[in-house]
Amino acid sequence: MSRTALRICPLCEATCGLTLTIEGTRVTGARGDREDVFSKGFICPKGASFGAVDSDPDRLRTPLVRRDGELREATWAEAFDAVAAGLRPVVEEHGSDSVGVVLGNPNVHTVAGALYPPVLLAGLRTRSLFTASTVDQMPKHVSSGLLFGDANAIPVPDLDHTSHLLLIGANPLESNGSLCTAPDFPGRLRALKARGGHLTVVDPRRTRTAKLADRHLAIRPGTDALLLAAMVHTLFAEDLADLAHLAPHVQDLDELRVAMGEFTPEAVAEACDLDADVIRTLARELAAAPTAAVYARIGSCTVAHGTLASWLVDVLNILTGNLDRPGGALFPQAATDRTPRPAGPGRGFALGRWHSRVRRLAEAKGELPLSALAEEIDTATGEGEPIRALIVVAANPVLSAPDGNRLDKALGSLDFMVSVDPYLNETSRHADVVLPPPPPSQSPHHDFAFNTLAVRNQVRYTRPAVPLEPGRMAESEILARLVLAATGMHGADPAAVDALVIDQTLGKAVTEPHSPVHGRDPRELAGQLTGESGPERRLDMMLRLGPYGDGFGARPEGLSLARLLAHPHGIDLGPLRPRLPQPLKTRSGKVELLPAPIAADLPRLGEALRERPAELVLVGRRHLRSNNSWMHNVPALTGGSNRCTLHIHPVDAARLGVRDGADVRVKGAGGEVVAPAEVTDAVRPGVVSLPHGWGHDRPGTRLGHASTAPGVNVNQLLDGSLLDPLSGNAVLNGVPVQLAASL
Ligand SMILES: Nc1nc2c(c(=O)[nH]1)N[C@H]1C(S)=C(S)[C@@H](COP(=O)(O)OP(=O)(O)OC[C@H]3O[C@@H](n4cnc5c(=O)[nH]c(N)nc54)[C@H](O)[C@@H]3O)O[C@H]1N2
Ligand SMILES: Nc1nc2c(c(=O)[nH]1)N[C@H]1C(S)=C(S)[C@@H](COP(=O)(O)OP(=O)(O)OC[C@H]3O[C@@H](n4cnc5c(=O)[nH]c(N)nc54)[C@H](O)[C@@H]3O)O[C@H]1N2
Ligand code: SF4
Ligand SMILES: [Mo]
Repeated sequence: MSRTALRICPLCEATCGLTLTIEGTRVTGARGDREDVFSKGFICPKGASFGAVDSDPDRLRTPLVRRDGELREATWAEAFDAVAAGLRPVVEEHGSDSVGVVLGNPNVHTVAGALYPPVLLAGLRTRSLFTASTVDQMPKHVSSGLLFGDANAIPVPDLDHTSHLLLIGANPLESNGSLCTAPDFPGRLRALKARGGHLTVVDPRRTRTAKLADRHLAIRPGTDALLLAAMVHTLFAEDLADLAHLAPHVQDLDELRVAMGEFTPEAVAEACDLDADVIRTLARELAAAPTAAVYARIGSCTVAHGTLASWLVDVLNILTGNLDRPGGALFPQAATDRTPRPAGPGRGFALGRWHSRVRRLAEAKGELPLSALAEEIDTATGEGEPIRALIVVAANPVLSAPDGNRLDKALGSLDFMVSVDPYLNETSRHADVVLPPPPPSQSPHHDFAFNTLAVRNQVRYTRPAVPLEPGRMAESEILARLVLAATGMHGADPAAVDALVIDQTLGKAVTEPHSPVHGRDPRELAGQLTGESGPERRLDMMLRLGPYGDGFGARPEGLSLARLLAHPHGIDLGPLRPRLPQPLKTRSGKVELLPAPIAADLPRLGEALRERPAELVLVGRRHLRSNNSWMHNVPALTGGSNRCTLHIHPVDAARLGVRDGADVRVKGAGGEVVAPAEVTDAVRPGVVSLPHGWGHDRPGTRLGHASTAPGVNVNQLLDGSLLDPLSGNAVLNGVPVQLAASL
């Protein structure tokens, strides 16, 4: 007997609603939920393989605890005893900064990952926080922090209504979109073209997205900030800048004009390898389009001028009057956002409030660069204590961060490490305790993060499709118990963690004059919360306090968990709407167009005009059936064209004597790897491409399928020294490499 259940897909940022077929307790099929208010039936090959991802036999079923050097199966009680015994002495003897926390990408795809890491960090009070953000989108957080005063205020292109999209360093036809949650991104781009809209793609590779475009510009990697600066220059030079409705909310326009002075199209053309007239045309088109949006992702962030490029994207949207208007780029408003406070000056955004110990790298958004994790463990300096213990939640930095070999060694030298991870992989193999979360079918789902980045305001929640199998623990309970074990409260009831958050949140809300619960009794409000678990009660609280909430009765027609559960396919909250000036939290209360840290970084961009480009540089790529480092163990998602090969242009291949299919040795500052060449003119000359997340050949892992075709770790080519200085983001694209045909 089979049944069906709804489950939002956690496998990428598109958040598609799926209808799962379930036989017994096993997911045997997945199709798109046609009634889903947002995804309307869309599904991709990864979502269609939900069952295979969910039931991978290599997923761990019980905790592992290291005894006599070996990881052995253990009970949950033994595992948490070991966590408390491993972490507390380190905190007590060496201080909280000597305990590092590493948070990986899947935390933004789970309910537990949204709700508990903040409590862990607040309780542990460590400054040694590292996340996947500094190998990804930290430049965007920093530019938003500086421009808008809020690192999480990220404008999203109004895909469904724009008439002109300039898409830079993103390949949503394979990635399904990022910092722009849009189920069926490909269909939405086709719809843009069908309604007469225009699409330009800037990418050194002729990607599937580029093939769909009206114009593809194969820019030289790492030079987008120059291109964008020259577009800004053109808008000023040709008097095309028109802030329109934004004028009252923006400051520093004249200062910006002066700061852009040297970045003429002619000045940047050679560095970018683009025609100066084409650059002018891009700027003119953007200004002339009835509505337009500039949108940029990985290829513009994980580069040496990542923050400047991210900033210039929004500057262009502002100067063309496209920020905060339908068809342009808008700030979404999610159902679990905090109650919007009245517009007005805020606290602003500060960078570098503390620094890393070894290289003195600045913190950004409370985080240190993931590129510095290895040295913060393996290097003693005069100042402060090295990291001696590590809490890793849903992260595989041995593959995802620069110089995996060094990090691999550093992890082996820790006094104690705990990983919350379903796999024994390249990183978790070093843990003393591995705490495996249940598979997605046994977990609830709500997109706390991605609804704040979605092209349409909507809200959806799915309960676990299958009950927890015996011996399993919900990830929320795992993380709550981890919080207790790490903060000296080992053994307390994990429900206390949720109760504490609820008390604090409601206690604060009742004091805020703009809150719908101002002046009420927090205990009475807490008593009204519904839900079967701590996380559900917290979701209920956030929904009810939020911008669409019922305000605990103040707005009876508003949202609550009960209301959401009555709409299993979700509730549509309408298209993105203008919100300025409310989201601004700068000290001036305005959009600060030329923030001081940005102005101070511009001379470095000027120097890039005079740098000689490297002969050969490396860029990454994603395959539709991949997901960073952790899906190579699913046979249905590997093989075919999803292989770890080095793409190289025929001209370079001929020059360097590289034959299609033959092994080639790639050398970078951090080491070398050998991968088979795939000669293709889809990459521009002077550029080679390797995907990331491969290199599954280390001993002591349990990745049966992945280890049969391990691939190589592209990040071994990096030594971790190349960073975007403002954000601390690793430079992963546009990295100089050398090739030699391998013997
Ligand atoms: N060269 C290069 N390097 C890159 C990139 C690139 O483009 N080029 N991309 C970067 C980007 S954008 C990112 S986001 C990072 C990702 O870097 P990471 O976050 O370190 O890596 P992931 O491969 O996403 O792996 C996350 C871990 O989470 C585990 N996991 C999966 N599901 C769950 C779950 O439900 N709960 C828990 N607790 N764990 C789970 C997986 O087993 C895996 O160990 O990699 C970055 N690295
Ligand atoms: N199938 C699949 N989907 C995924 C993931 C995955 O691993 N596989 N990972 C998820 C994650 S964590 C993220 S962050 C998103 C990322 O989503 P996207 O940002 O769309 O990521 P990519 O597909 O890597 O596209 C980046 C593009 O930038 C180009 N590029 C490289 N260097 C430069 C440059 O200097 N300038 C310009 N203009 N372009 C450049 C590359 O050629 C590549 O085509 O994808 C998510 N979705
Ligand atoms: S596009 Fe992303 S969210 Fe949608 S089915 Fe595919 S992997 Fe899942
Ligand atoms: Mo990412």
